[in-house]
Amino acid sequence: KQALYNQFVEKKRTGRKSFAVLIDPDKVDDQKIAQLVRLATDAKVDYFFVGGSLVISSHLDDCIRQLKASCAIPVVLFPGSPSQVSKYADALLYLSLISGRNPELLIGQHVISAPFVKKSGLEIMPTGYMVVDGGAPTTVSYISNATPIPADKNDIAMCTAMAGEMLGMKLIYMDAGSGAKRPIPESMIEKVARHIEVPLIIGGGIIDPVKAYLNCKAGADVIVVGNAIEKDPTLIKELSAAVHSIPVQV
Ligand code: 1GP
Repeated sequence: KQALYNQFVEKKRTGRKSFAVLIDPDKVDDQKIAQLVRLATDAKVDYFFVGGSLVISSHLDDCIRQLKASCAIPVVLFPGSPSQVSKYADALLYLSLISGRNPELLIGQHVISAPFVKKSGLEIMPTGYMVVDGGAPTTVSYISNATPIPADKNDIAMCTAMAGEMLGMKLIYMDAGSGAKRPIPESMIEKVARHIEVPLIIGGGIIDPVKAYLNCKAGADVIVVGNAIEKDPTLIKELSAAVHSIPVQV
């Protein structure tokens, strides 16, 4: 069961960029979800990512069921903890925090939740998760108890991503953290993209369509935006258009 991952790979092969809207289930009610679905469908958003570092409610299942019932956009779990697994989603980013040296987030929590995750029947996408310094501590940098990669250390980012890929990670996700003051610089994205073959997901602090476009130009395959859309959902249209404006290779 690798349907969604194969789609990621096929899109990368043809240079088709994707736009993902990140939803924190704790921050949306039914009405808000309905609005996001409307805007995202109109804007041809490629994926919903659902999760967050601090999801505390049991609203996760309901949120995903509503998304699945009201549109055809695939739902990918982006879990901040092993409790954020829902069988109603299409796939799970199985994150290992390879930029950090906290064994719990590299492998410990995976061991504890392995039978539960397997039983979910979800498509599992092993993901090398790299947190990059976003200019000020973000929730993920604090909660992970791990030092983010300094934003000007492109070589560290490159070597980390290469190691992740060689260890078998099928995706690399570089994240400046939700609401980051400074999103990941294009030079770092470019350096990492040139040295890996698996799809590259970029998120954290992206608020402007031009930055989303430049990230894609630099080699990002998937752009994720959460915070900016929470504040102004109508941004979905411009952000999605910017990501999709990159010409496809034939
Ligand atoms: C955070 O990459 C995501 O984990 C998205 O970040 O909320 O800043 O868009 P924002």
